[in-house]
Amino acid sequence: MKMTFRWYGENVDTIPLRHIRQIPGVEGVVWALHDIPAGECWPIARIEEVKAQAAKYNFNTDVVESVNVHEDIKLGLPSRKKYIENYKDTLKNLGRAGVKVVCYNFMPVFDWTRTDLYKPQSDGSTALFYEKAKVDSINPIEFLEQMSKQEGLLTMPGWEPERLSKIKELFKAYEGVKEDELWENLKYFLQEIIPAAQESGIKMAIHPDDPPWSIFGLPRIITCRDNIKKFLNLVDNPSNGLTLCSGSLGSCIKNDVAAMVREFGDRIYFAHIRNIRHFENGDFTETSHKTSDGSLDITEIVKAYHDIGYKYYVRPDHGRHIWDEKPRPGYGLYDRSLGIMYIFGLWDAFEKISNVQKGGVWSGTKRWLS
Ligand code: CS2
Ligand code: MN
Repeated sequence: MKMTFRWYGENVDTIPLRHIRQIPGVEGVVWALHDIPAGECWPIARIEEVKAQAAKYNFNTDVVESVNVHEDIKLGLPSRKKYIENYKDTLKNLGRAGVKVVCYNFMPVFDWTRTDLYKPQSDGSTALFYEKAKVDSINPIEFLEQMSKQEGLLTMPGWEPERLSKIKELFKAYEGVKEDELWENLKYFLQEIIPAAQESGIKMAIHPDDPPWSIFGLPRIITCRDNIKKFLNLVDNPSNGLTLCSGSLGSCIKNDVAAMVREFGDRIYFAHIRNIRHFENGDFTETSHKTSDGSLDITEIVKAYHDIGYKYYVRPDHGRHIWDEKPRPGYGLYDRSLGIMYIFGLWDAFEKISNVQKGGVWSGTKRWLS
């Protein structure tokens, strides 16, 4: 696996590249041009700029998260044609700059949804939290008004002000759009962009819906094993792949993330690893990555990646806010770094065990390193 770390860009992220450089084992930053609205083409000069900034610290820029999909594409409106052409041009430019994986999602209107960005935890930290009854009972406009009062919301990816200002119109446009239609629109989009991605040497990696069920009456389709299988068959091409996000899929108690890693491993190009804890009433909270802190068996998930010989990109996903850090919600330096070390700890142990099983020795050889 290749370890990466999400970074929002120079003077935008609270974390400088020189700090990320000090996290052991990180090979690349996961980046995006967050200021470019969905539907517009990313200029090559801007792409090269980020690449040069990262290269100064010896980071690759192989993974982009996300090139967002314009709502007209998800809605299947005639105007989708021009937005799809722009998307293809963006892929061409990214391919020219050596980008290997592009993450995106196909969630109508909202990206990831939580009710609390800084929910106090028993250890004194804060974390992202989802209160099911609240989302089930509130209307989306009211929800948004409440959320925008929470500091940091508008800095969250997927919650860009330009998107949210159109919220009422968007809800109107989605009235009557059911899952079948969203599948059709996704298929149309894939048929258009997957050949372009392939030509540019890019693997597209869809991010699952978060949470993986319908909210506010909007359809959501990248939610479970059967739908992921259906998705991969819509366009059965190696460039049509997955970002397997353990926390997003894992927030539905029926999903077995490790089993999905084993089943879909050869089409997973980007792994998001994080833990969450379920409550009986359907609420969930984000936790540290450690298996015993949450409901997901992160040990088993990392083992599944190790067992399949996973070679692609990994990143720790959201973390708690700890040690008085004031980061973007979910994207602090400290807890995500702990997450990386946990993942590496598990990975190295599985590596050692499998080497011994193949006849290697337990004790490490001492070497002089230059
Ligand atoms: C989130 C998302 O879980 C996550 O990784 O931070 O915002 C994610 O970046 C998008 O859904 C991917 O398009
Ligand atoms: Mn994720």
